[in-house]
Amino acid sequence: MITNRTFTMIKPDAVENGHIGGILEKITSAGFKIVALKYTQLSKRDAQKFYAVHSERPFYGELVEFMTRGPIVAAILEKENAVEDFRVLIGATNPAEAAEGTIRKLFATSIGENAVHGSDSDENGGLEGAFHFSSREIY
Ligand code: 3AN
Repeated sequence: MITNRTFTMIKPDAVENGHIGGILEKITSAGFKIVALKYTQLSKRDAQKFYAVHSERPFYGELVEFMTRGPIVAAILEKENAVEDFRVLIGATNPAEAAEGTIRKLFATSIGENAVHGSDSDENGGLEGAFHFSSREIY
């Protein structure tokens, strides 16, 4: 398994608010190389599958609704220690608790609409990247 990669999505709120360019700039400035990139919209089935681990949580329905309401940008990012470093770059799940300068502090509005996704482990990063990209789309 490739362990120097992580998977991200720029979520519908950040796309709606015009932050695609700003977020990609933060990502590349932090030393991540974009090895796959796609502008797309999740179907309800895609979102339910992607967030299946949260299916018992009270916010699951809201999360699926939110993630399908408009386009997203999906990307696979490469850097040494990618998963951990990217979690630091995006900041806490709740933007109110996110550190200064983090992507969520800069671009997110609430815990539910928090601008970006970042994989929480190498294993999930691999699975999530494969969910969105075929091997031909990864460079
Ligand atoms: P993270 O995205 O920081 O890994 P997770 O995996 O706990 O956070 O949650 C996945 C997604 O579910 C979050 N990005 C957020 O959009 C949503 N979420 C998490 N907690 C809440 C909550 N308390 N209320 C509404 N949505 C939530």
